[in-house]
Amino acid sequence: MHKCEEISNAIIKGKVKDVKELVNTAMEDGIPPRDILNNGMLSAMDIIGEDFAKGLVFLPDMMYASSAMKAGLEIIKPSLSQAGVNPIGRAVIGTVKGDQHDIGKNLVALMVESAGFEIIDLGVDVPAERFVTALEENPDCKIIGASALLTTTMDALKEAVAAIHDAGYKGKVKIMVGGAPITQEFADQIGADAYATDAGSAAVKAAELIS
Ligand code: B12
Repeated sequence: MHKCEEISNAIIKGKVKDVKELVNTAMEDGIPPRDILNNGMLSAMDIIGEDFAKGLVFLPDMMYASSAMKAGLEIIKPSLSQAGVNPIGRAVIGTVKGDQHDIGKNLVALMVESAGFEIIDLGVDVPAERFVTALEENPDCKIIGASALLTTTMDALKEAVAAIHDAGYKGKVKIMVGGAPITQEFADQIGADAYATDAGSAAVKAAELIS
């Protein structure tokens, strides 16, 4: 069995220790960290997500899988990130109110950091007003990234964008949105400045937004 497939299977089963060992060996074997991420880790999240939707696995299974995924990510993180010493700007990022999903948001933070930004991570379940206070606390912030993974929290994303605009930051700070249920159309509809499908393109977009 290919190493990435083994990693994927271990994540699906929520086997933290096995994932750590397999990821370390894969790195030693010279498998590029991006392949480990895309072919081992992210595919595992897709599979467990589909199984959950079909009722084949339950919430605790998704929780174990996400812990295993996070353990593996910690190992490849330093190789994915090439954060510079002189940031090109500051970016605030968070997952919107009512939403606990942070794996994708963390990956976006990592990649945007690699693109040269200093990241202020507000975590998960972030109320709209908290995005605004973060901007007040960081007047030099150039970008806000907001993540929503549930169809039920898409409204919270809309509220966050509206709150930032209402507080007078429209045009002054670029708002980038993303997450599995988000589309370019939805991003346009709620007045966000940018949308990206994945962490890599989010980093490219972030750099473009301030150029
Ligand atoms: C892991 C997981 C969980 C974990 C989260 C742990 C954690 N710390 O994140 C736990 C177990 C807690 C969980 C809980 C729930 N989950 Co869940 N979960 C998942 C799962 C399997 C993987 C998510 C993930 O991490 N994917 C991997 C990352 C890397 O991908 P990503 O998040 O999409 O991020 C990428 C892009 O979207 C984008 N992106 C993300 N954020 C941003 C932000 C910006 C600014 C930009 C530009 C881009 C961007 O870039 C990222 C990197 O490339 C998904 C299934 C799936 N395939 O997505 C279900 C899924 C999202 N969950 C789902 C559900 C229903 C739930 C629960 C409601 C279940 C329940 N009955 O309680 C709860 C909700 C809890 C809450 N209030 O948030 C559904 C959502 C259905 C829907 N359409 O609304 C899914 C799709 C599963 C399914 N098929 O049914 N979940």
